[in-house]
Amino acid sequence: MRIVSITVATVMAALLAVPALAHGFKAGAIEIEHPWARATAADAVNGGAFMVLNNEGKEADRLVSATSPAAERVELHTHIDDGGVMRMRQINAVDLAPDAKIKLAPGGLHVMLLGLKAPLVKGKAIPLTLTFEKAGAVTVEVSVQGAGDTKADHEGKHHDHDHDHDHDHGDHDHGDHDHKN
Ligand SMILES: [Cu+2]
Repeated sequence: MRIVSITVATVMAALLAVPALAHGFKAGAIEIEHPWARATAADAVNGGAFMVLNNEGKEADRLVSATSPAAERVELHTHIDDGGVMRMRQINAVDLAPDAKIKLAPGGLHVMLLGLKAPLVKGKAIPLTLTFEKAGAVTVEVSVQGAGDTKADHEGKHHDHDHDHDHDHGDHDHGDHDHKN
């Protein structure tokens, strides 16, 4: 009987963790539709989260910041075409005019999860708190989807990406100390 109870509890917890058939959230007049992220490789340090932001209000608002317990730091990013090379750039805010429906998607605007504490696993969800200038803060559940074959290059784009976090853990114990002296 105890085993059965534990199993039921586990299933319940799993169901509660991912609420969503209608996977949408609201902060004041702002609707956040279907927040999702891509599954990341075991050694990935960064990930991206995407969603549609829908301003149902009569006033302009802005997404000004985001945080998540799943990442050391969260930034708002866009992609720019820099002489034919798409590069990511941090932006201060995502502007949401009245009636605007702004899509955050791979290759465009996105929420950047920097310094992932654990890989993003397909089928799981992570909390993400979005702060809007007027609508305030709301925590949404970001569903982790497949890495995606064409879009798996999102992580690759970080190679051209001039953030100061280090992508190169693997290199640091190469030549600079020699135990064989
Ligand atoms: Cu980015």
